[in-house]
Amino acid sequence: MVVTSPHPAVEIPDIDIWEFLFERTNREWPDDKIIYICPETKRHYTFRMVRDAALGFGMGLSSSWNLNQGDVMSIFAHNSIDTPAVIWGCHWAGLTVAPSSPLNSVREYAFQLTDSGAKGIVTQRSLLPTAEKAARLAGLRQDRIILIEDAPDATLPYQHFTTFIPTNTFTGQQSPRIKVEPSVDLAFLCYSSGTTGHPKGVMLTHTNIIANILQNRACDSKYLTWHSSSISKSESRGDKIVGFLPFYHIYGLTSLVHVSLYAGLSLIVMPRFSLQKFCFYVQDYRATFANVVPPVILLLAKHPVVNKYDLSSLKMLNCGAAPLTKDLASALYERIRVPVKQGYGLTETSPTTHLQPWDRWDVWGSIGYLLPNQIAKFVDPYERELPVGNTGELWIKGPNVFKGYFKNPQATRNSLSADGFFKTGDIGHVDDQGNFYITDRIKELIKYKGFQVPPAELEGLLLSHPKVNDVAVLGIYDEHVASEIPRAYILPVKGVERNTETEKEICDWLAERVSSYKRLRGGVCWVNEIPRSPTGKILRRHLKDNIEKENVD
Ligand code: 4UW
Repeated sequence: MVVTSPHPAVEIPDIDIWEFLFERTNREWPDDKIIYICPETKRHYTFRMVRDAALGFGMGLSSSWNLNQGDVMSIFAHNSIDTPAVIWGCHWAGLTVAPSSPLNSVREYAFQLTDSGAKGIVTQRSLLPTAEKAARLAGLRQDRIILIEDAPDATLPYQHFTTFIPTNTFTGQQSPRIKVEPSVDLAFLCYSSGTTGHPKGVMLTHTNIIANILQNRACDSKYLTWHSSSISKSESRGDKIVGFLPFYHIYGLTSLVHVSLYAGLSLIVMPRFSLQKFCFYVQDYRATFANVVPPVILLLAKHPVVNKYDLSSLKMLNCGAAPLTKDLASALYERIRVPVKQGYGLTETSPTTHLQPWDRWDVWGSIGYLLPNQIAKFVDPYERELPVGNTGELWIKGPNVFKGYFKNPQATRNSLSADGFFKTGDIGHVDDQGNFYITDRIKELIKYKGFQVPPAELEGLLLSHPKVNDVAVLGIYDEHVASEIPRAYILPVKGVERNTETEKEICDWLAERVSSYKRLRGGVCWVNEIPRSPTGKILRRHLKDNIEKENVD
């Protein structure tokens, strides 16, 4: 049976992201409301500064590069307060933005550049060694690299994004914005492995993102506001969020970058996570909210350094991207008296499909209610709809569901049903109060601290190692980090010693080729056989069950 959202439907306007964010008539806060703050350099962007920088960059880019509507611009950067202006400048110019992890290896990044057909790269100085090599591999000219942050540096052969901004942006004639069709044209191409195989470009339209901003706000707008909130413990005006989730991942891209500007919230932008800095910024800025992942809850619940800081300004945490256990959530509450509610979503759903309402955070283990304008159902392994309450695969339909995988009609067909439901690859159920639960995953994906680790990608690489005959990579839950960690089950080539030396050799070899979060933190287990179906597909469930059985025996 189909489950509907308990939230009233929201109206999703048929406009593009630029118009939605910058030309709205019902914006309540002033132009000089501070939105993005860099706590390290103390630089900030007000709403007006973001709009002006984006407009200037978009105009400059349009007039100096020969680009067409729909061309792809890659952003390869650690979180920066310059990124939002770059993103929306690209949108102004009618471009699609492909955000990429700064942790990518040259091989991984070159793949994304080639696959997306990117026409340019926006990056940071520290990432130039990777960006330059990947650009060369992808056949992208070096003069197509643009730098953000630092200051423009004439000794470098690259333009700085501010040098694109015409000096007469606001006094001279403004060229017309490149118009797009909101429900058809792509705002973002985000890479995700989906339910199986290698990373694929997830095509997200302007409407997808706008829908998800409004869906998120339907749950949060009463509690997170541009002025002081009714239940705020903070003295200062307006809610402040400490944001460390990567902007290249859809959770950070929508929930931090877009929602902050849309809702007039101030976002303290951390380039990367550090527990001590996170606690310090919460205390220093009297932050009221943060989006986190389960390993961060573990640190906040257990790490001694937390005692040194006053985190009492926090009203709530929102946790997702991987399962959060009840024990962990309650341990956190016992220690710092800050509630944590869960959210759930996927790159393919822009991303948030579920959030726990603020007054239902104590429904432990639930991912909350279905957000508005969506319907959901659970299906059995034969894709037959199940009665409400039964456990099965979660399918979702709504305006936030992606258009498909870029240049991959087969993967698109496999992930969307004929009547438009997206097959999440997650197992769960809904109770009679409308609380959803995710209890298992049938897709191949491993989540390390919320980062995607596609087993097929690691297996493909490992199979090219001369000592590996066959291999399967599985995610093993490690309670010390409150996360799955990738472990390789390897059938070695005949005659190869099954010892720690070979294990280290293989782990190090892989580590040189992949992002740091994809390393085999769970090590190697030697096996005599990798169970495969007659078509050659790894029987992961079978392997997992055998391992669990061995552990019990
Ligand atoms: N419990 C169990 C969860 C959960 C989960 C995700 O990398 P992707 O494609 O996307 C994400 C998005 C996370 C997210 C988005 C919006 C939001 O509000 C929020 O709340 C905190 C989280 O991670 O991976 C998607 C896969 O990640 C797993 C699940 O397997 C899903 O298919 N996942 N959230 N709360 N598992």
